[in-house]
Amino acid sequence: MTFEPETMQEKEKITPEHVYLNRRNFIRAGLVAGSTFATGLAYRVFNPPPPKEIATAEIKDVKTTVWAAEKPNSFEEITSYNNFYEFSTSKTEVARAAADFVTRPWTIEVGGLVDRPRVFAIDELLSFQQEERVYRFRCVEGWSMVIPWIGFPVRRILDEVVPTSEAKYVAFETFYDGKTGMNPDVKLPEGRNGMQSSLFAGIDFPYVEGLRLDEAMHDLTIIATGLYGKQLPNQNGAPVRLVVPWKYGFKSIKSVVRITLTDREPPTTWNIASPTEYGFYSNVNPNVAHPRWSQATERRIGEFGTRPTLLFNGYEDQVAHLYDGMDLRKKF
Ligand SMILES: Nc1nc2c(c(=O)[nH]1)N[C@H]1C(S)=C(S)[C@@H](COP(=O)(O)O)O[C@H]1N2
Ligand SMILES: [Mo]
Repeated sequence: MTFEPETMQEKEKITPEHVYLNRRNFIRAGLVAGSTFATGLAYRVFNPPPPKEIATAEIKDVKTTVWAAEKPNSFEEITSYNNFYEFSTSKTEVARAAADFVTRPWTIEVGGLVDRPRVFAIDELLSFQQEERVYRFRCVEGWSMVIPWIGFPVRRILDEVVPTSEAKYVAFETFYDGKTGMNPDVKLPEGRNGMQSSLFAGIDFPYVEGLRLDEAMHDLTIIATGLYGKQLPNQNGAPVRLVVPWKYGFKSIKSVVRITLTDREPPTTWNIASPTEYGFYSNVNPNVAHPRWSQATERRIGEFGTRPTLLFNGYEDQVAHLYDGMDLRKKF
């Protein structure tokens, strides 16, 4: 299994049928289809109110920072078109395949080159001051969205464990268990047993990713705990995932259980799978083509046609200094 460019993928338009795949919206979808009063409801389902309104309804004292001028994608779009190979390699199947993924209890173990290694329980991470960050999100395949994440800077965790002076990189690892989901006591129903094998997905599990320490410490780099003011749906990487908005989407590793500070560049899943196509840095860059397709434009989910891809996904002013003096074609 490899990534395919958008143009080669079967065009999967986000239509009302896709709401069907999201079990929680099944009844609402039925109402929309069946009701003569549907117009207003359909409008709200597919064009939810601005993120701030929703966020304040469910998460108190959340500060919103909008890092994208464009309209956010709808909750349905964000939660029904996903890449999460542990569950399915079909973007429209992930939500259904991940529906029974058990994400409690959950811990993140943080160690390696740190003074104070420790384990964070999910409740502690959720008790950190949460913020809303509206970011562009660009997949290497050529599609993009605008997503109102909820979360906190990764720096918040790193400050707590205190990296040593040798620490130069941060490695992240996704939970993986092809049989049981998180809790070994929970027996999942046949055919709904969560994660699939590496052999089936075509990439190694557990999924691993990495950043340079200064990239991880950057304020735009967050651990997301939710989106649209609600805790993360399984298909988006529940209960906690990385979001690095200036890098291709595959760097934003989902369902993180381990963070390790290291002195050398850590292995990363897509680089292992295809080193000539996916580098360690993977900064969004319209001027560096993928060996099999151009990265100059992208298709925003929900729009027709394409828009130009922006250098560093539009976050050049914030992050370009991290790569001063670096050849972005060699360090792709
Ligand atoms: N563990 C894990 N993390 C992952 C992936 C994956 O398959 N497994 N896919 C990546 C890719 S290619 C993308 S584009 C984003 C998709 O995130 P989304 O489904 O929330 O939009 O997750 C990234 N993180
Ligand atoms: Mo992606």
